[in-house]
Amino acid sequence: MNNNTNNGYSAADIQVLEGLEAVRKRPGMYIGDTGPRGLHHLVFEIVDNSIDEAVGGYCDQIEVVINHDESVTVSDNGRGIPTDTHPVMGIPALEVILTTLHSGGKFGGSGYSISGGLHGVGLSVVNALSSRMEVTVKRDGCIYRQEYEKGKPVSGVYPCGETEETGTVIKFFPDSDIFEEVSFDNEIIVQRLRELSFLNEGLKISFIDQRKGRELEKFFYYTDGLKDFVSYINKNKDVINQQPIYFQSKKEDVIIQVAVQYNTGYSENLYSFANNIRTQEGGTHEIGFKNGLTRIVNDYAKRNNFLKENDSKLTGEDIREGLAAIISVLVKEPQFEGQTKTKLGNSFIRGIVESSVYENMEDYLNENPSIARKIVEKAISARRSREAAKKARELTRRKNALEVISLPGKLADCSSKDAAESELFIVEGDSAGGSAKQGRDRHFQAILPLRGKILNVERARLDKVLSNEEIRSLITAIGTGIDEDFDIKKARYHKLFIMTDADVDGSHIRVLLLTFFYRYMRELIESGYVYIAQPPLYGAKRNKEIHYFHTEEEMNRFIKESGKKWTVQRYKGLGEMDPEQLWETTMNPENRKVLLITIEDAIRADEIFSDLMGENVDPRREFIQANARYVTNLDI
Ligand code: 0RA
Repeated sequence: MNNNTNNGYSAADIQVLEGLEAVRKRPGMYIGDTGPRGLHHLVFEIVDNSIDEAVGGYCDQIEVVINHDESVTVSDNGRGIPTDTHPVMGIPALEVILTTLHSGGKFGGSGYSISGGLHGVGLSVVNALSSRMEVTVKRDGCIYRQEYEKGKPVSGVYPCGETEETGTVIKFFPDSDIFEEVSFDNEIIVQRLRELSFLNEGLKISFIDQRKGRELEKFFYYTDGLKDFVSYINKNKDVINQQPIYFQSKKEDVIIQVAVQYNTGYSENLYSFANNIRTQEGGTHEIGFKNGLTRIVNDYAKRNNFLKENDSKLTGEDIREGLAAIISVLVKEPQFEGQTKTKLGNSFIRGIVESSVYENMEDYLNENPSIARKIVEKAISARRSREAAKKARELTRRKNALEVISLPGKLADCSSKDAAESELFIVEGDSAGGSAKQGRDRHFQAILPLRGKILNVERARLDKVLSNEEIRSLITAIGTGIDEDFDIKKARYHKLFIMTDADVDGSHIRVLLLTFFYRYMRELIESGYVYIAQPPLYGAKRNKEIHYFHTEEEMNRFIKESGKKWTVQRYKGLGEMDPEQLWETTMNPENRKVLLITIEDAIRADEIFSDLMGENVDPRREFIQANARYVTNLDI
């Protein structure tokens, strides 16, 4: 800290600087981490402030630009951050907002501002973590500007022109002293902007990436908001109600919006939001929605004789099979709870969402009897298959603590019993499986060969999936159980490598396995246990010397630099490598290259999986060609 008293700092200023110093010292406390997630958080933090203006009805346009130098500019046509002198602090309100922690929410706004959750840490946090920030405000006929470095003002708020417009423009340079790497992923930003535009119908959001080689322009403007959102989720699926069910209500100062569209598939896609924040961990609004829906569908089914007196009730899960739904609430003082602060806690919300869903769905079902019938019949058939699945699941489940499920015969297990060091290679085909068995380090590496294509899990119901031999071997080998029985603590390996050929069949099997993990063992992916093995695609040979490469460019560079003549090989299948080669290039932790599978966002993942697995063939083909984008590169 600077103790010099000649620089005009007051006690209040010093407190402010200490606050921002704390942010720079422990950035993780404010933005989660200083990796890619934290970096993107900066953009979303600023955008959220503009969104608050839009929610309040003061703004209908937001523009996000990644500039060529990895700085980002966010502009809106809201009221503009106030520039007049703050009565208590004696400095411009703009400066207070940009230098005081948690100052954002205290100022006016719509009252439904994004705060307290993942976002809402305030513009000052972004300022503190930026090597430079330039703020331009258009307000009261004037253009004002101020610049900052590492959170400290390096100019006053000065006027620099006249304008009739209003709005705020914030340009910031993430500080490379703070962030591991300052490199934005435009897909992550596009994804969130699309989501925000669905949630705020009528809001125009533009995105521009100006970086060389990554140029991209997107414009989002949905006039039907949440209805467009569920249609988007179902875009490659056969839907039951062509027109999404939509309703909106306001009770006790809570604005509730719901959109529902059923498809003929078997998965549930329910996404809830509170004050435009995705509530990944659910919460009271989601529980209210589920309760309301379960009650009304059961009541409707009884009243209309789809269910007899003595029939058991349809469960929530039965009723949500094939459901795509968005529930969005705006709450004045949201309480965010849970591990990632993405669970809405306000308990009064549950009841008001439940009654709103019950009443509105009741009207809809009564007015649309043919769709109502389809929804009820789908739930009844889901119940039937749930009962069959329960029987099938018994097969993969230990009945009591004494009974041991025997490991599949095809599994060549490792000798270590320490799951933390154990690895399972899931290998395409018996012949590559054989090489892998010979080449492995049997102390910690286990091999499970899979024959042919495993079942296409999206199209099949759980009972069918579980009767598949390959899937059963996989489940027993991994040891965690699946679905509601899943227990990560029982995992027999902490690393699972999918090892397939570098051809279309190989990609397909890889995606089938990922789909299975995503649907039935999601926590494996979330815990970072699932990887894709990366056998080399090229080899350059000269006498006894051989070098392996993953790309043609790498190999060409090597050959050029060596100045020698090499015999070049392209590997199409794992089968072309002998056990030693497979060990050296693909399995040996010292040399191997692997991809860690992450699920940044279930919406995106689900979209990809169902594009791929649904009836529609084209998106499947496209994905197989592009699926490397879904994973992030990691050398371990
Ligand atoms: C404080 C008070 C008011 C608006 C804002 C902040 C504001 C912040 C940001 C950040 C990005 N865009 C923004 N737009 C507005 C309300 C001002 C009033 O009452 O006129």
